[in-house]
Amino acid sequence: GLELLAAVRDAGLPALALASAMEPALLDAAAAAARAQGLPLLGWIEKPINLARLRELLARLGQAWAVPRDAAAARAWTRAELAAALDTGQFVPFYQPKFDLDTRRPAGLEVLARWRHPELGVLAPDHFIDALESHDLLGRMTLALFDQALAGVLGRSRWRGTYDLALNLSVRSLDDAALPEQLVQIARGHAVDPHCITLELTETAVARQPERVQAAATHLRLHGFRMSIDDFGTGYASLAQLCALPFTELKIDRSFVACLGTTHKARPVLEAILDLGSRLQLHTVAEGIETEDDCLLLRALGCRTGQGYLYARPMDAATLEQWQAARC
Ligand code: G
Ligand code: G
Ligand code: MN
Repeated sequence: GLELLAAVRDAGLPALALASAMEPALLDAAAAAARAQGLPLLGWIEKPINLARLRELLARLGQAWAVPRDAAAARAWTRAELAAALDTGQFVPFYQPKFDLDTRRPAGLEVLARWRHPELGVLAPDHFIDALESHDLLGRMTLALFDQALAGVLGRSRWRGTYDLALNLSVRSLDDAALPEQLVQIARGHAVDPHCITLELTETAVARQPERVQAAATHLRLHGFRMSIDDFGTGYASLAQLCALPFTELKIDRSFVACLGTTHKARPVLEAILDLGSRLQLHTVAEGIETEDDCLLLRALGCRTGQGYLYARPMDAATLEQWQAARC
């Protein structure tokens, strides 16, 4: 089996589909294993081959699939390089809208960090977040982004009050006991009510250090900020943690949405998460929506808010401005 996989991979085929008479759950597992081997697998199809299903698979040919991140591409930045980039304002906010699945109107903006590197161009967070964190500079970058986002986007009167703004926070930056207060001060400086601001913490980190999150998250909630568990479903936060931590939102990891059309168990898992969210009175947001089908299905399953390339990609402030103007 593995030799065959290697041969297929080396042949550089653009895409593959698996055809078999095995049971669906087993085919899902086989497909996941093949993808983990780096194969560009469109999905599987049962035998005898069903024409509608084949069309569905072929339609997916044009879609981009998740390419594993190239860890080697991340350069080992020195503290001096990172500090200089901070001093010269090279870290800038990009914005990705969230939208109401019903009305398709914007429901918020997530701030995503980008490094406008003078030689390398615009770098994504996987190139610099870990480095900033290990040099204890992530808190500074977070505050700089927050300040720019409030000044640049919410500062314009026509955005004010219409948008919820979401900011990603690393759990480790909560070690700095001053950070919550600094966030409060920045919001106050821009006369923005913290109720309009959601802070996203990734589930993996929340699950690992619940006590660290508890104090800071409570402090932030008391000041009015809303709190979201990002990438929910991948980090194994226990149900006990969900009860104990003052979160207001579950942001469902995009891997569940990505396999909605292809994996049998994705739908019941999504239904269970949405049900849990509604019972805990947590707002639920589905991320990574790339197709109209997924959008309609999520809405039918009771999800209200979404985010993904189907609606809008992360954009810089100028592009966001044009995007908004084109929609009115
Ligand atoms: O931006 P991209 O679209 O590539 O985001 C990749 C990851 O980086 C996401 O998981 C997001 O949570 C994280 N990320 C983006 N911006 C920030 C940030 O300002 N701070 C932290 N801690 N993580 C961020
Ligand atoms: O972990 P966090 O939710 O903060 O991650 C946001 C990341 O997801 C960013 O890297 C962003 O570019 C990416 N992203 C946003 N929408 C989509 C989408 O529809 N598909 C995929 N594959 N990635 C998306
Ligand atoms: Mn996020």
